[in-house]
Amino acid sequence: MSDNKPRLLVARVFPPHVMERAARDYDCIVNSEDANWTGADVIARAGDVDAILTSARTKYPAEVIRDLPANVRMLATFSVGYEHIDLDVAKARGLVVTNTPDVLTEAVADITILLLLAASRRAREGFEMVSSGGWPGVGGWKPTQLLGIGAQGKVLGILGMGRIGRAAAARARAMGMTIHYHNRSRLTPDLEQGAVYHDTPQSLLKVSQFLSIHCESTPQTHHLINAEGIALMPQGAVVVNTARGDIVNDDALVEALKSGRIAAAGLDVFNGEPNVDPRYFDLPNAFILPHIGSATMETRNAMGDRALDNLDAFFRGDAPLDRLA
Ligand code: 8YV
Repeated sequence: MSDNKPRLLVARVFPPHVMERAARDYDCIVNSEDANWTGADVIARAGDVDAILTSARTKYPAEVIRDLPANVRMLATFSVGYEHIDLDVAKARGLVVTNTPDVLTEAVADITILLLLAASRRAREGFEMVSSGGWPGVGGWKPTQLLGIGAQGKVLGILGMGRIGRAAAARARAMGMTIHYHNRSRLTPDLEQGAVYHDTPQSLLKVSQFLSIHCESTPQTHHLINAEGIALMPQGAVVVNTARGDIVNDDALVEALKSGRIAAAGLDVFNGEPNVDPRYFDLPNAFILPHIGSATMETRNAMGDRALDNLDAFFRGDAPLDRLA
């Protein structure tokens, strides 16, 4: 270890490739227990570091950023989402912040389709029927068993047509779905690829036989999918969320899943995760996963590389590619 390596607080245990690269190029203090550090835990360990490599599990609201020791000059988050960091306060303090866009687009789009199909084709009920040993008890195969909803020819509404929304749209088009979308601004025709633009989320909800959520978590999108929003959707629609849990109001979605107003939901993200609203556990039409949208070895390595590329650029004196603050 050379004395002139920058000092880096590695706030999670990242995949081996990422840890090895970090250890090669930085003088690392590692959260080797992979504990869920709070902001206070990070502050307590940051007295002697130049930068922090964090995940989205640790929150950096104004008070945490203000209390970070002055020696911390950069915060690189191993995530595309950055709602856990108060960027305005970071800017005011002169703390450089970066994220990891692009590299997880395809992995999250894949999980979107997995959830869309699992929800609409009743994968949870099917899995439970077979794995419980109960299939013979219901008479085995039947013409009317576990009939789901076909995706072909249906409208998929995409809420948030950024990189991931567009990658999900490309997959859904290949399945014969028609794409509609709402985004803060309309895309150019080459990015739209024939998708129908709606200038309000409400207008999109009205036509969405399937809805896939890909927008950021902001005060404007908080609980956007609530009782009023669901009431606008076609009867028996399917809802997929791979973005952030707080965009959905759980009371409204649970009620709609119970009544059949929403036929099924595929959810990878939750309000208050990892503490998931337990009402989803008993709903056979809720297909739920533990936030694994970007969880492939290739993608997590690429996220680590992207975060370390940003750190390297900063310490070389260059502009980091993914600078947010
Ligand atoms: C990550 C994510 O797994 O990148 C994001 O914003 O939501 C996930 O893909 C997680 O946030 C890692 O910090």
